Amino acid sequence: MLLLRRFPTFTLTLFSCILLCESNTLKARQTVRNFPDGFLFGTATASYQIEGGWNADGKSENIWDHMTHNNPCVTDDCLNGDVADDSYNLYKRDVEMARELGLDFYRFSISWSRVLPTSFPDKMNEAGVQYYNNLINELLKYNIEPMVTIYHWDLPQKLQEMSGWTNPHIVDWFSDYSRVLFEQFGDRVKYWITLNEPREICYQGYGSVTMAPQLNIQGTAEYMCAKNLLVAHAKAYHIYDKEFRATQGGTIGITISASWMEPETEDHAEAAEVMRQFEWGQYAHPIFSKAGDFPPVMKERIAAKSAAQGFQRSRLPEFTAEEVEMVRGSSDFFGLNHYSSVIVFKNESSLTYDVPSYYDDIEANGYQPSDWSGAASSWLKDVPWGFYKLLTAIRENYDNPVVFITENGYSTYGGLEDEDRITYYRGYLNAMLDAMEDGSDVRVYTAWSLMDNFEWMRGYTERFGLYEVDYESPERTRTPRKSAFVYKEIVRTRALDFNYEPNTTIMTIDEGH
Ligand code: GBH
Repeated sequence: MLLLRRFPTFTLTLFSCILLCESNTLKARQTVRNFPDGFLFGTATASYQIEGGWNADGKSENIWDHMTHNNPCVTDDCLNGDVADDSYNLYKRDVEMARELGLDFYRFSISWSRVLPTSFPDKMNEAGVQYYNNLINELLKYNIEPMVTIYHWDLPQKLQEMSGWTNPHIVDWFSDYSRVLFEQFGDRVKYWITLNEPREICYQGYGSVTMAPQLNIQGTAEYMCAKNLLVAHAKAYHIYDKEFRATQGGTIGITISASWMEPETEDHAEAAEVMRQFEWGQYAHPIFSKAGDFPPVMKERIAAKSAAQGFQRSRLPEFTAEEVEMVRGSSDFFGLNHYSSVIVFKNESSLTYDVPSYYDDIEANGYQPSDWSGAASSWLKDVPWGFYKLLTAIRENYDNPVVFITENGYSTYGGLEDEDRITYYRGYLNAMLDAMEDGSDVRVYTAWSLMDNFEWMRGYTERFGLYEVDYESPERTRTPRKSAFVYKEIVRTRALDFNYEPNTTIMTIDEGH
């Protein structure tokens, strides 16, 4: 039994009828599982993905406005976030949906260029501040806690023209902006997330072309970004900690995206671990490990390769000793966005990579077997056991930090009958409960997303919403999917019931919300 517990859920299910069919101690077979007291449920969105109002009331241009306006078919459907879900006007409906679901909190992000159109604190845009005040007050009116992401990818364009996250001055730019938010909203906001997904910001935006600003400067820009971003995060954290925490009493941390990397065979175990250290250890190790700093394997690898490639110094910038100290421990919780897993194999052949590049530094590749069932998004397969393994690794690597699941979810091409999404949510929540029974300190779960929205390079082709959004209607009508009813029941009962069949005819608001 002890040994079996270490196996992922799917293995358990396979073995269960051979070994333990009658046993009701087997976690994976329980049909109703309870969440612990105090566990919090929410949903998430992000400013550029839902707000629209791209130039409303004094907002200035950000990198997603800029990229999509200058290169309209950069997205799959040639659409952009100019209007999106029009939440800039329809936020009351968004809060109503949060009430329908009975959420404890709602995670949303703030648009930097809406609040500070010059990028700097010299001019505050009153209308922008008013928008977020309205949203926050509307949530609090119904006892829904706002959870605010300070930065979810929509950098002011002017800062990008000054090199964005590769310019070390962004440490000041970002922490000045963060201070403005603490001052304006911190009396009511008790949950802060500094940055959403450093890996997507740095690797996809600077090392690749899959996110704005599409710099595609491989093997260098993504590492400069990573260093500056971590220091910027830490500076904002310490400003909150020293100047605001005592009076405002909130909690603040960072959100890191992590897939689970499973080795193809035992021979590839080391390659999988190297890839984990690059893909999310890069951001987690400096903050959550005892030693701090970038993972040793990254430092060694990149330094050795850089020397061999003729660089004067490592392509991975160094932290000063003070910076290591400043970054270490600078998060009250481990914010985790998790969606899926990959199988990893070692690949040392430099012929298959650009040199230098991030994946040449890693010397491994990942893939998803064709028999893994999946979502509309090509990269999103339904692999609940990977979530269990990831949570276990985080518990073991970083001394069991408090974990907030700040995103988890599933995409379709639309439609209200979303059985696959329901299966995904149940499987992942079940795997999360397995890890919690083993000791993982998960306190918060956030479904991505409250509603369909602008899915970055995929435009509106992939849908993550518990609510469907009708983009043909000027009202951007939002309609609950079957998964919304299932999630509502999980939140209401504080339990996961695999057999629950919702009555999807009418969505109501329960007492207290
Ligand atoms: C999150 O990112 C974002 O925070 C959110 O804004 C977004 O809407 C949501 O997920 C759904 O995508 O190299 O093609 O295999 C998720 C991060 C994005 C990480 C896809 C893995 C694989 C891209 N993930 N990525 S690919």
